[in-house]
Amino acid sequence: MSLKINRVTTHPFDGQKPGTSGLRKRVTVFQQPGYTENFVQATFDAVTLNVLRGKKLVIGGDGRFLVPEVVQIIIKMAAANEIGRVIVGTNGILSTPAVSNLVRARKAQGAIILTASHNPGGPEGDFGIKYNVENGGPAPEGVTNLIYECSKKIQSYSIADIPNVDLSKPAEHSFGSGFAVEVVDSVDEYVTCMKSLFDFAALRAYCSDPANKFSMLVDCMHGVTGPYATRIFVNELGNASNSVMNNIPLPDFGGGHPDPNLTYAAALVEKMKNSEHTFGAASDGDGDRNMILGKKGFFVTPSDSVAVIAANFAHIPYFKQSGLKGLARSMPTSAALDRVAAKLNVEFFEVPTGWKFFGNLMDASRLSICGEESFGTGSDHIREKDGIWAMLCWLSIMAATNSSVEDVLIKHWTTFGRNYFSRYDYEEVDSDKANSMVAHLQQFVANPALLVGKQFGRFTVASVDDFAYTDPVDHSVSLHQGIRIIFADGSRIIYRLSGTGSSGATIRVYIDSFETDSAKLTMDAQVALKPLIETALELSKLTEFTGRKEPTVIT
Ligand code: VG1
Ligand code: CO
Repeated sequence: MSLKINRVTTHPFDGQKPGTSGLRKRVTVFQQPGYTENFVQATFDAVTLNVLRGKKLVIGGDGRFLVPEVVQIIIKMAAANEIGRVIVGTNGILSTPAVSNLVRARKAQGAIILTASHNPGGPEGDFGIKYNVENGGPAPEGVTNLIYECSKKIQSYSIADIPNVDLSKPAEHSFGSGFAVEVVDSVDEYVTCMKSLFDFAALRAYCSDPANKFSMLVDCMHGVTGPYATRIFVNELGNASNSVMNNIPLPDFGGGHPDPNLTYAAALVEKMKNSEHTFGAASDGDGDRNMILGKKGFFVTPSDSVAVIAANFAHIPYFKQSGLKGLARSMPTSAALDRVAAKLNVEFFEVPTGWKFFGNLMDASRLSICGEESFGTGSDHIREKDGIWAMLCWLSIMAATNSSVEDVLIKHWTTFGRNYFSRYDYEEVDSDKANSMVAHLQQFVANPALLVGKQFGRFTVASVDDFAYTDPVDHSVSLHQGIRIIFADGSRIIYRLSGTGSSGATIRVYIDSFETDSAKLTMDAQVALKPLIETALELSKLTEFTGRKEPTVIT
């Protein structure tokens, strides 16, 4: 029996260009008739014929508003576009790392992830659609550019006339002769993966031994991580049931901003300050980001976190067995990881912002552990960053060395020196104003002599450029990835515009400064970086161009 397929006439919508991580817009934009269908069809047009026909596609969302409706639309469009099998999480829910893992575990040819990650949800919030390829990672720019081209030419989309599928429990549903929907438990396969990487018995023993005085608190921020964190940290590792907070995924994330940083996860920080918990962590809406805290809210920057995990790789069974192939970070991430790579004598890569740039290196067996300053940490076990994985790494290091978070970090700084790092975000700036500021900075790129050799306090400008990256594996080139002012001592100021915002422009200013003086290793980062931050604002004339005196978020 063949399915009844409807071909619906449509017209292109402007602006369906995927950004740093998929297409992100306001929910109301996706609710326009045909908008979502167009983008899904453009995605299938870009990849179906040679890749997905008759094959497997994973679909999962972070539980935000609109996910249930869009999952049903994609299932019907997948059927119409001759995809053989859709694998979908219960109620359409899968964390981003769980999707990446399912693609690999089930040898699927692609995935569609419904998330706007750390952006707020609910009817007034954001929605997003992202396509991942068969290695389980975000589609590379070649594919996302093709999706955009298809979205500009689209004239119709195809959708099968089948009823909504019951996603409330794991089951197999067949339609016609060649299409099936397999509903799988959202958490099971991911737990199996984590058990293959970490020593759960040792972690359970560490967490439950009263002599360690260990207690943890994980803030799931009402994002997708709740069921994963509960299963792993409570059920598997035996921590108290109140070790996880805000662990029920909500369509609007409880009205919050599910971004694990000191500003938006302030509730966790407060609870840590007022309790004796020895380990704190938070993750974002779709579960790929993480924040790590020690006792009394002691903050670990993501740039330090990835460096610590890399330096301690031998305490993590997966790396102990497979060895460390290489390390990588996104360009704005602090250079703490560079020093670990040098010491361990492994290959090191600096890539543009966005997880998609790590995939080729992992596929080529040249990269094991990588991270971004934006609270993303991960490894080649999958092809997305992975919040819970990062927490399990820290637990493994604490258990193996019997040390607190603070001790681990201070030992790291003492060994390697410390990179002070901070990022200033100016959200929803008028796009024209942001662009004028970038144009102003581009003058220095075009004519570095304007700055090179100039002295700003103790910093002397060594070079100015606009970061460009040539992928060492497929040799594709990505231009304009951020303006860098690099100083003689390796300190850096970086400016870039966000590619994940849904309205206006977000300016990001990144400051990275290296310190080896053992007397200055435990300063407050804002105090340590003050002169460089002032230089960054002065050189960019940020306040003059944008009218903004203060950043929206400091991390
Ligand atoms: C931001 C971060 C980047 C991260 C991306 C997706 O991008 O800076 O490091 O990979 O978000 O993260 P941008 O272009 O806004 O700076 V997530 O958790 O949204 O998948
Ligand atoms: Co995310």
